[in-house]
Amino acid sequence: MKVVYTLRHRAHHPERELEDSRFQEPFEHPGRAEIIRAALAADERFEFVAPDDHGRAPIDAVHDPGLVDFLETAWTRFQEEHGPTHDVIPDVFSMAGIRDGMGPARRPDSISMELGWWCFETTTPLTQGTYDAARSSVDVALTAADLVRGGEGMAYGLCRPPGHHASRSLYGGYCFFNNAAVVAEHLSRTTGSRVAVLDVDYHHGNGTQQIFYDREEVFFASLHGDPRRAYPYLTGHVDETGSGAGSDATVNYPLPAGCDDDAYLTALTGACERVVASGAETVVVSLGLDTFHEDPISDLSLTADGLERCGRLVAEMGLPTVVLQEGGYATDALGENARRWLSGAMGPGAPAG
Ligand code: Q9C
Ligand code: ZN
Repeated sequence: MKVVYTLRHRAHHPERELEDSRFQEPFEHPGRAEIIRAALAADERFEFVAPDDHGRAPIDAVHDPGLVDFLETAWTRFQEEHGPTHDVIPDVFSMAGIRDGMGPARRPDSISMELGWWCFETTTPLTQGTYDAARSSVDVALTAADLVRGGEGMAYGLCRPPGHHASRSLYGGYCFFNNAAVVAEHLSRTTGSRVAVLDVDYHHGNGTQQIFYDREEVFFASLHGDPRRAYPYLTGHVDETGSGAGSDATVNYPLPAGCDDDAYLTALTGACERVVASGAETVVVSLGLDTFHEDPISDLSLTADGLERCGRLVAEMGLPTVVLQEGGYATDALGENARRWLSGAMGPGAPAG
């Protein structure tokens, strides 16, 4: 299987994450992608490909161009006014209630307020190279999509930073640009075919769901920790099924804590049936490996064998599939878990690694 990777992801490297009222060592760090790269490089069935530059237009097709402009310069602008700092984190957020009954806020000019205008939470610092890394992550995703369009049955984009929490006009949840949504939109526009995004990250893919919620061309299915207990809390309930032209083009499978391989595979079988029934001609998988039982920020109980079975089940849909890396924070096991999921997808015919 072809793996798209670039070391440009390393330019995004926060010092710490303000999470659960603590400054933590970042869970989302450059070592994650390097561990996956090393595990796949040690298995001769994987072939590494560098990403091509796809420019900014595919990003502007799903995100507010104002968000893209902001991310390009925000870190530098913050340094000029408040620096020097390694990381840049908002300390004021734009909440509708502050202007209750007074009409919407006007867009701010101050960098301090702009941060909280475009970002929805505190665990996603900007660093000097964040924009370059986020752009490279999109290029990785689009290059994987090109490979699948070119005839590969499946390709894997080793995206970092991840993307699925970024909505049309907000970044957060370790995500800046929504790699899966950019790919789905790009495939939908350039081929006119139906696309499905299957999101198996532990956390609900709120950004992807938001971007396609009222659209029928891109079907969205997500399995995730129930938002009644799990981040991002505000989206991912079963009654969220799309709106307008996108009615019934969204499906959510909130899962209980401790959900094991068999229970997860049952839900995934249902999700895959919905993807096939949607008429999708291409599938984009948001592959979070934070469903693993040892993940430090999640509470599902999948084993490495279970992850391999998941990859197999997804491949058995028989559709061209672009697999994009999202979360997964059990760093020691992360490389092997990625290798196992992709091995399952390659099927029993593939020689053992
Ligand atoms: N109190 C991905 O897996 N922090 N993002 C949650 C809960 C953010 C996860 C804090 C978790 C983001 C791509
Ligand atoms: Zn996640």
